[in-house]
Amino acid sequence: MKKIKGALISVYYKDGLAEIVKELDKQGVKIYSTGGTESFIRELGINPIAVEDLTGYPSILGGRVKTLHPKVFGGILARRANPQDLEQLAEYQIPEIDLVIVDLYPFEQTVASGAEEQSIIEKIDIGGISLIRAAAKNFKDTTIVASVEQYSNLLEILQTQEGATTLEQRRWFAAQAFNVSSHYDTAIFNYFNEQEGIEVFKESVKGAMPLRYGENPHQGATFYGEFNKWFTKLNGKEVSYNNLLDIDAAVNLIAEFTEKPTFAILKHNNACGVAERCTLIKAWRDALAGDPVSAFGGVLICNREVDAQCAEQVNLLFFEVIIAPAYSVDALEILKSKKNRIILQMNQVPQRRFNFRSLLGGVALQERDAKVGGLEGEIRIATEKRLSQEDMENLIFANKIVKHSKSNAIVLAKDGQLLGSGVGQTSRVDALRQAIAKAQGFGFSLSGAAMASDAFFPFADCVEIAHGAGITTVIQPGGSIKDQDTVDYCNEHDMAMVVTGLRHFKH
Ligand code: 93A
Repeated sequence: MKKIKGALISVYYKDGLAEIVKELDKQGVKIYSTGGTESFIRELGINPIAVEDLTGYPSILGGRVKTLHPKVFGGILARRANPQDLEQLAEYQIPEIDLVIVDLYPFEQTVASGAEEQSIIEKIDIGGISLIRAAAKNFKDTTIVASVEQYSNLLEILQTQEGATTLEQRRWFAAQAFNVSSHYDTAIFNYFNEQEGIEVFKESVKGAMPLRYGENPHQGATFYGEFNKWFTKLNGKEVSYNNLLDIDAAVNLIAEFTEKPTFAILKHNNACGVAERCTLIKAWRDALAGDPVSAFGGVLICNREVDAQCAEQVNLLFFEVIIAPAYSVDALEILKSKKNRIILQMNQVPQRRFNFRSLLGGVALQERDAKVGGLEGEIRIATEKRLSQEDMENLIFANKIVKHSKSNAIVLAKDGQLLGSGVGQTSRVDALRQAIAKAQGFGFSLSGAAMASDAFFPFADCVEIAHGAGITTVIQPGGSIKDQDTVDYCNEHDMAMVVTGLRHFKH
């Protein structure tokens, strides 16, 4: 038990404080307080010591610096069991402060009120948050009450323990205080993040490009953005709303593949063929082989200049849009043979830090999924089987594709080629069944193939089915309470599993 002798009170909202102050006064506690709080206490007929009188400094910079002073923080942070600390308190005439009560500037409420930026910034509490951290850090000697929610706890302790607190109680108060401070800082972080998002949103809606119609001919539509900054259109009809959706999905997907020549074919925003090879023409051939049926009428994208030889092969397919960083003169001539075909040269990857989506009459903002599981974050090989370099490459390749596939998604791949995928399914098992059926339907053997899942497996059923199809390696984020069942099954059936900790939902 430790008797409270000195208390510092600095609260924004004074509600609920009177009873505590009266109790402290009754117990003979010396009270220090800041401007507004001091006046409030004085009105109760109690005489607190103004912080200015303790520090010998007035509150300056319009209140920005009130309590930030060694005479305040020394009294809070001094380790009472440390003779040197106590000597220094005596030397500098610093009083011990063993209770701190703070109610921070109402940052969140000010943001919610729609106030101007400058008023919001002024509501970022500096002194108060420092008092909280200091007192909570020194919980061995100091009690911190950082929220009105704990006033009743404090009052009860003061009344029943004669103004003393136990170590256990002080530690509990410290935990509550760090909850307050972390919540407070998160709110500030979110505010800055959102501000940036709103700026990016304004930037994104620059320029309007009328579209012939929306998803269907009876829906009017316009694209707001800078299409012509990102792309140069070299041929073809007007870009449609649905084309834009596919183009967006295509550029995000291809951005993951930079090292080797890569071709991807997309339908309805999902990849139905992807291959990375030593030459672009080979990448085209193997991307098309992934699902030659779906490829019809698709959107094509690659990451290297298209030459004439490659263009001749590509030209054999009926497709809507092709996107490449460049085309040789001859290649362009070949591809231009169909006048409606949209040929785009991508000047820059059109990506920003935030994504926006219209919903419920508003706009939802989120940070772009800029990570790839297996490449970033904490990768863990959950199973016993050894993974070769090649296995790992297969898994990462598959995971890059699954990241850009609609959830629930399963991608099967091997040797830098997409073999089959199941996308947009309401159950993961269905996604896997679809992926297997597609791969096998186009003549692929899945023996030794890699399986990527955009989210965890709730049960071991997916790895069981995968094993039945010959799949030997798996990559998934993990996080299911039944992860161990899946791991156990893999270990019993000579399968390897990489857990990435990074979910890649795409809804
Ligand atoms: O502007 S501050 O960040 N600078 C300080 O040094 C400081 N010390 C306490 N804000 C500061 N406070 C905050 O003042 C407290 O967190 C509390 O919200 C408020 C109480 O001021 P008053 O007692 O004058 O009403």
